[in-house]
Amino acid sequence: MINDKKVLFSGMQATGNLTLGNYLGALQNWVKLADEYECFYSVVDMHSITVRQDPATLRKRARSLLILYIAAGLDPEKACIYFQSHVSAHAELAWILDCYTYMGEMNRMTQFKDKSAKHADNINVGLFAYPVLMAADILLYQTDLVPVGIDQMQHLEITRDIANRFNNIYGQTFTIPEAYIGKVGAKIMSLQDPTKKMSKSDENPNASIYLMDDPDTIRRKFKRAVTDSEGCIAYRDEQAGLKNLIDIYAACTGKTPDTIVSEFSGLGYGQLKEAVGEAVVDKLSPLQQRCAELEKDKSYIDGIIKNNAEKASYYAAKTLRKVQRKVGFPDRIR
Ligand code: ATP
Ligand code: LTN
Repeated sequence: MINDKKVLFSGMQATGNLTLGNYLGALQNWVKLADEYECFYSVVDMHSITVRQDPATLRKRARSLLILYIAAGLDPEKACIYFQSHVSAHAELAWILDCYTYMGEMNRMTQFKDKSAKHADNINVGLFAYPVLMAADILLYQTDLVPVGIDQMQHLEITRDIANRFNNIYGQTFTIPEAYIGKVGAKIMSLQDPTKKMSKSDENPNASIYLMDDPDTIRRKFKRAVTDSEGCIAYRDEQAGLKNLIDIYAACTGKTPDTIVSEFSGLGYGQLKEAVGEAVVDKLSPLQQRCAELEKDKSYIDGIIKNNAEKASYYAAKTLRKVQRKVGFPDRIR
């Protein structure tokens, strides 16, 4: 607990262009939970270098992602929005936890298998140990709740296993975190193949709505979205493309799928696509505008970056010192 509130931690990587899936599936939930919890939202740039990055691009994207967190509605004076690489305790705890994690456990991680297939020329130790760094992120802040998409559940499980193992050997050290999967927008699907999730690494740009797409591009992509030949508006698994459009509309407007189906009953797919396009434009335009304004306010953003790195370091150091003492590192002389 911090300030009598439970602690929430989550993070995103600054790799690739963020999609509507990242926004509706993750960021929007973060904003909803922000008042109830003491929140740490990290731009996990140390995770990003498990895949080769262009330094200038990574630096720029990491800053834009931090700005996006703020533009999406997170108050950086309340929620601790910071760069993972500015808090060295993440790397230090990750090293210690590496020594309490087994090769066999890591070998089972599906994201590692997927990513090593995709980057066969660079299967590095960091990519293998990625989930341990993620465990360190979470455990450093004595986190209670971790909002993530379904794809991160396996990493959450291993985090809990590592924490329990450590607590069993050394006594109560870490809070055991729970995952939080949102109901709305938990899995936004590709606009071109509604059986696949919308992903920032999709090669077809028409499959994803990028958060920085302009209004005409957004309208055009929805117009071209793959549906079916049934011709009637319904919310069911058999009409996956339509279901996805309704889910997106629901997540953007707060309406329920049932209300949306009756609103459009008797109308054509074209009209629904148009309405979804407009709802997404209405959602993203103000977001884009706020990002552009914040990008210009260099001293304000720099202040946030500095203060929050200090705040995160303060809480992280408390846990790290405790862990260092438990494993037997000599006390510091002051
Ligand atoms: P990639 O597809 O390139 O692996 P990604 O788009 O899945 O990347 P991540 O950085 O792995 O992006 O995910 C950031 C957050 O967004 C995670 O919590 C993830 O669960 C969520 N997320 C990603 N894609 C979707 C989607 N299509 N629908 C809902 N949530 C999503
Ligand atoms: N692996 C996550 C990003 C991530 C994260 C975290 C999420 C890194 N550390 C800690 C929650 C908590 C991803 O790829 N989405």
